[in-house]
Amino acid sequence: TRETPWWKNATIYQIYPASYKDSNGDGIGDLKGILGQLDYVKSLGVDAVWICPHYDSPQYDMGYDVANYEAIYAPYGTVEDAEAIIAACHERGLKILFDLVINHTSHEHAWFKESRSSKINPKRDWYIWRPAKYDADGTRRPPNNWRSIFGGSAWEWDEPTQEYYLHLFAVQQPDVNWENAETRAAVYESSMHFWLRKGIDGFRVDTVNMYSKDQSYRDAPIIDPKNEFQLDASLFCNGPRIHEFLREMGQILLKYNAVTVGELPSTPEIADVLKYVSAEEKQLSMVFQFDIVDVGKGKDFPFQTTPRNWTLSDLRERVKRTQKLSDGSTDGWSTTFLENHDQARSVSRWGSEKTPELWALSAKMLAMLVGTLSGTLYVYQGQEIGMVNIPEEWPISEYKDLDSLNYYNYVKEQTGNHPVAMKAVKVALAHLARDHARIPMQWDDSPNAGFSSEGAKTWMRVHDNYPTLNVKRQTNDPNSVLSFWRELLRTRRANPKVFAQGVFVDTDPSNESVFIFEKGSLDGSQKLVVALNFTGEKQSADLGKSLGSGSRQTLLKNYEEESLDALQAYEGRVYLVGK
Ligand code: TEU
Ligand code: CA
Repeated sequence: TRETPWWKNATIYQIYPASYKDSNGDGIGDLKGILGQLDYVKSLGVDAVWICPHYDSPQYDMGYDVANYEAIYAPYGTVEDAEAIIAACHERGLKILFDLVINHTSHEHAWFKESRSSKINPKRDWYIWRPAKYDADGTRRPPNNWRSIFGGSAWEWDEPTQEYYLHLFAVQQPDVNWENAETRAAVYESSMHFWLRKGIDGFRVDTVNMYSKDQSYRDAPIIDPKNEFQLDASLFCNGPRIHEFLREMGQILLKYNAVTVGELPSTPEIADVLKYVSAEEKQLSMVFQFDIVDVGKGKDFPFQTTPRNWTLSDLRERVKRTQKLSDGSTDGWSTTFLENHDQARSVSRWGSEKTPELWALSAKMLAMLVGTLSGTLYVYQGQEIGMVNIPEEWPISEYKDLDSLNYYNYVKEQTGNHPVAMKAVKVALAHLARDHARIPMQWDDSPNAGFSSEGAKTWMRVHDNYPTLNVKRQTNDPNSVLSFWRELLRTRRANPKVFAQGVFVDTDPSNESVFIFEKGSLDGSQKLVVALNFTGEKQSADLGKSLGSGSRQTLLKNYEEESLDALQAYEGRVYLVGK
């Protein structure tokens, strides 16, 4: 039998550079800031960090629009600072992953500037250019009806050369033409080899299933008749050559023994996920499946989303489905996570902010959910202290994400700024916008939450609750959310056979209030019994059945008292049961 690779039992901590720690008072987080917090990161008990894009970028999409893979965005620092972080992580026994954003580049990347400069430029074919279509009356139309993920047509007309280019995301994020082998080689060299040679341990791979497009570029079916453009992810996700491309990338990764976690949206079938993460295939180490974090979102995120628009059965189904990838039934592997920089805060979505008590209880209960599931565990900055969404009262001017603002402006245009519609958009954004994850990290109760210096104008507003919700305060409190996370990570590390690994069994499938499940070790010697109350009221529950009469130990809990036939509001318990 092969040895378990380090990353399977690992916990990986995600850092968003703009909002972690500002070292020079300009209101923007930076690499020196991160460097200064690595002892804190280590103290959490994590094994690795993943740093979101810190490359040179005009920042239309917070660095997911890279202008130069081999340079650092100046406000974040320099290549030397990045090298210092790599070294400092390794000194502390932490691995380090960078973000790899190569489905598209920035429109300011030198490659794109060349590509758009003329139809005969040698790099013309490095991006996806198509001629216009014309109606009988001569009206110019894009090559097809695809809608971009950030709204509007997925095609942008380029006046100088009279063609459209494809952008699945923002206009400023032109898609790279992966069909061109020369382009792929240049991408690998600049974005991967450059940093792997500097010693990073791997990549989080952005939108990993979108590189290969069906070359027919046929129209998407009309699912939203009110909209001129249609979003059908199946037309650009998991395309015909994707696994060929990833095998090619996989060869590079093997050479450096690098780990990868790929972002895998719109891939509901387990068999399709497995093609990416099967060890045999040597493509990716693991993936982010979005089933769980998408619960309660409208099909057309963030359209038609209201708070609490989800049921426990729905959440449970999604947990069950995704656990299949890491339960030993295949040679694949996946991840467990509830938050990242694209998601609203988990406590605000599935827990409670009604009282400080319910807030802490539900943050710990959710930690017990994500922290007991199989797969590599990812924790997003601030999740370990239970940070919550932007307050509902904050005006739209506090939102900075282009996805949020595009959506807001779209509804404004469509409805002529109708107050009812605008209120609904605001509610949806206050619930699910990506902005919630991007406000500054709350370190202490000093002005600007210790994120930046006093008097600095931070790039996003600091949450009003920082005087009471911050790292410093929780560090000194053995009952805090932060202390709970540390204990959870210690416990997970000590019991890999039933935490990071093991077989998930849903033992109470129709319960709409309490989520009870088991995690059995593959050798059958042990199991976890996990019971989580997702409501703010006491609920009856039959734990005796799962616990049996053998030996048992309570590993984690968020209340002192333990009743076997009831759970208090947002109560959670994790038992280890010997068989
Ligand atoms: O996200 C890709 C993605 O498919 C989505 O999660 C997307 O962010 C969401 O649906 C938009 O509402 C990745 C990055 O994580 C994200 O921050 C970038 O904006 C995006 O790629 C483009 O690079
Ligand atoms: Ca700074």
